[in-house]
Amino acid sequence: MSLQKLTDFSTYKLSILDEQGKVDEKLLPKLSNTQLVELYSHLINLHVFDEKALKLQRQGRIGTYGSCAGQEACTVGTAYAMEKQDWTFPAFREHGVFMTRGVPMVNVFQYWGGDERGSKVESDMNCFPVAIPVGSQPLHAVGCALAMRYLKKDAVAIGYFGDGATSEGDTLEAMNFAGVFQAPVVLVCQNNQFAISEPRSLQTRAETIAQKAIAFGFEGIQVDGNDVLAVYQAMKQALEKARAGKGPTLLELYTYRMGDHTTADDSTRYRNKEELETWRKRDPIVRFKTYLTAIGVLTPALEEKIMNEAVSKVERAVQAYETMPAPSPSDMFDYMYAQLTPELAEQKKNFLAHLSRVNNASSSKSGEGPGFP
Ligand SMILES: Cc1ncc(C[n+]2csc(CCOP(=O)(O)OP(=O)(O)O)c2C)c(N)n1
Repeated sequence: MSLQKLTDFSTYKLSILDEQGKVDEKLLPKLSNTQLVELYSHLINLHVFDEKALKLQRQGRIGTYGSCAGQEACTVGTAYAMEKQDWTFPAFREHGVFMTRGVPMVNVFQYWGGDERGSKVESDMNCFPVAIPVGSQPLHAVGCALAMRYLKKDAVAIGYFGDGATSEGDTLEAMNFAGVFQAPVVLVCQNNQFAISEPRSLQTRAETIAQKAIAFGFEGIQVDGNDVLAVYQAMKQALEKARAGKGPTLLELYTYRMGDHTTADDSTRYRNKEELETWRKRDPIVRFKTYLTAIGVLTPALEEKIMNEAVSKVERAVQAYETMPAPSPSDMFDYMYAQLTPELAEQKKNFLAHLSRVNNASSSKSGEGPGFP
């Protein structure tokens, strides 16, 4: 009889850039000054986009919107590490993944404006559309990763989800599949401490989300999600590992949702100001800016130029979104599946027949031409 320790179940946390903007030189990723500036510009673009989207929602110019304030480094840092051929499966807070990968900003506004055409991107962009069902993205990513290996493609699939999604069976099944089949996948959990009003402490008793990967036989690592350099570096290594056939990684990006869950939420009802203020001091953009300024890469003039460019980029995208010809109501059926399921085909037929009845009735009543209800 004996009691033996079977294996070492330790998990690690990676952070490179601290809250004062100081770095651990040994851990720094290899990025040129041009790349550092590019990374910073992506963060600023996203930040300006996010602020504008919140205002547009309040003015009734887009629909319900989920802000990514405070989490900018998570999406920009991971997307910046990818190769063009990699596939992304975003949830609903990954605006930064789309834009950093080159999806036009106007598409992102369109999506949040309820225009399905926004989900259609160039076919070589390998970006799946927003998927609202919590925990669905890891399954899609693992399936895609296995398909890529079967097709002998040099592509990694990346699935995004939140801390809330780790309580979903789908996420755990996806992790099991990823481990068993050593899928070339990176599972990116943005642990922003909340699933709507549910705090992380009620989501799981586990000390970290990263450690959940151990149960499925692969590596999980916690990363300071407000440190864009750590996020980039962890993602780069996870992608290289997957590409080399060495299996999946779970990245837990430890961050904080600075805004409400969406514009339909009021987070003052379930969290306190002190917590918010603590996290405000950890702002990922301010931290990176302090570092770039200290090493002489960012000057006030360059900073102003980046900000002005971001503002005009966002304004141009809003203008393009708002001056676009109206979508067809049947678009809601046409931007998800290449081929409609029989149920959806039937719904579409009934919907179009209904529209035509309504339009005929209104045009014979008013004497005006057809219009949509
Ligand atoms: C399967 C499913 N259940 C419930 C919802 C409603 N819902 C939308 S977002 C959300 C919370 C998600 O929290 P988390 O996964 O932590 O992501 P976060 O919103 O924090 O980015 C819930 C419950 C949904 N969209 N899908």
